[in-house]
Amino acid sequence: MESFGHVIDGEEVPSLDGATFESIDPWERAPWATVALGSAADAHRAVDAARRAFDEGPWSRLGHVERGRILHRLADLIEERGAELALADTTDMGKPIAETRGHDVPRSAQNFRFFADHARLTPAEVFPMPTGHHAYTQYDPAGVVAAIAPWNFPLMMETWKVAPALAWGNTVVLKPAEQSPASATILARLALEAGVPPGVLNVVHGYGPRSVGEALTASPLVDRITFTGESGTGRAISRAAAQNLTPVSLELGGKGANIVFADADLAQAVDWSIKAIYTNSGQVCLAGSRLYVQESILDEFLARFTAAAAALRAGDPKHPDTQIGPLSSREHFDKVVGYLDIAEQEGGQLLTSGAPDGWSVPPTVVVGAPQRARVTQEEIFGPVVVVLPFTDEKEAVDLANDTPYGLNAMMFTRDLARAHRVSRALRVGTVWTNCFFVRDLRAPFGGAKNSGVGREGGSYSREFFTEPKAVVMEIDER
Ligand code: TXE
Repeated sequence: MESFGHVIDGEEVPSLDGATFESIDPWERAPWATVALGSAADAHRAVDAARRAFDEGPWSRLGHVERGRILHRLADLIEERGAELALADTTDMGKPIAETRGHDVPRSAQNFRFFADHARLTPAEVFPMPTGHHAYTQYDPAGVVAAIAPWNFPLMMETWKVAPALAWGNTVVLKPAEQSPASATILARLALEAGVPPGVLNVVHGYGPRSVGEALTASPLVDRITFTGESGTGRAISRAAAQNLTPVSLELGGKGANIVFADADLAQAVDWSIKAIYTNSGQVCLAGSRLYVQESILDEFLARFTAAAAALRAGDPKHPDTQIGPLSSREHFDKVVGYLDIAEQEGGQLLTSGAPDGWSVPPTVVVGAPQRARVTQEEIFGPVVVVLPFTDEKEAVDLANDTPYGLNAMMFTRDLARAHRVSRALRVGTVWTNCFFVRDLRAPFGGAKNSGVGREGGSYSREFFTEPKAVVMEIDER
């Protein structure tokens, strides 16, 4: 069994009361690591350390060049220790190693490189005034950031929050999800090795409600809360944050619409649509979980799509060829299997090759479920796609917009004018045309409606993780 502690004020420490929990490997369905189980007292200890490190410096007062040098060193270490980090996430939550090693770890290093460079290269505005004054914007760090992370992209989502927070001079208390704690402790160890001063990046393990998560969101010493997870949890966090008027950035659930028009390149549309729902066993907020196919091509599309789904290699996520691993936990497996029953009760037919086994669910296609069915409206967060036909562009847009979520949508078409028209009409944070999951870290990332509050990425992260200050100087005495 491996062992992972909290990292507080530069030390890897056990909980104040000595409590621990076991992290479960969902493929083996057995514990693989012992992890410190934090309480509110541990959360407070970490917030105090972060507060002290922020107020006393030097991190918050270092120049962007020096902070950037340290964050680039951290990115180097993430790359050097990529195998260890990838294996930690794969063992914690079952994502295929080809994805953690080939995608999540490089993106995590890239998050640090990008935000270090972005902070260094960003100019501040100057507003020359007709009164003989100049006003300029100074981007002060916001203070102590609480970062609460999900389990579906553990290291990648953690670094997406930690990197801009650190690059802009904040100190951080990171609470990883209890299902995927290991890589956060490794990240904090590497940060110390890279030269991030003690107290600047703290990690506290534990649960959300009535525990570490709640203590962080209710703390008056926290200046920003960034959260990714379920929409209901986002509401609870908003309520807690409102007591102290702490700004929140929330990236919440999704029910992504994927619209395939009859003029699409069918091979391309099938290929991306498969990736959009079955990558990480569908445990992706951006998953294309509602597939709207124009009526005239529905049969051909379905035939190709189901064949491609059946050909995916399921199995041990530590095997380099595996494309579909188990679901992240027993509880989550039960939730997804529950939705398979609901789909059938709602009139849906399941096109699946194989039955649930261990904590794995085979790639599943639901046809015949109506638009208002729970399986069409609710986030299942598993390898389950609901397929529905549409007749024309207007209907496709209306169906796509008809959920409480608004994180993202995709479409496949060769008609450029239509792509722009539909992009404008969709109430979502991201639209992909003829692709999926392609990101530019400068672009806004976040959701409309119940999918989130605020945006992160590039200058959007700067707005959130800084306190922009107007400085007004008289420059021309009259
Ligand atoms: O999410 P939670 P869970 C969706 C997905 C999934 C469902 C439940 O549909 O099936 O959410 O997953 C912490 N105060 N997504 O239960 O509860 C918690 O400890 C402070 C979508 O894992 O939102 C963990 O660190 N913190 C999603 C984090 O919040 C609290 C990613 C996420 O847990 C808290 C994950 C509280 N009151 C799940 N309650 C996405 N958008 O990508 C919990 N936490």
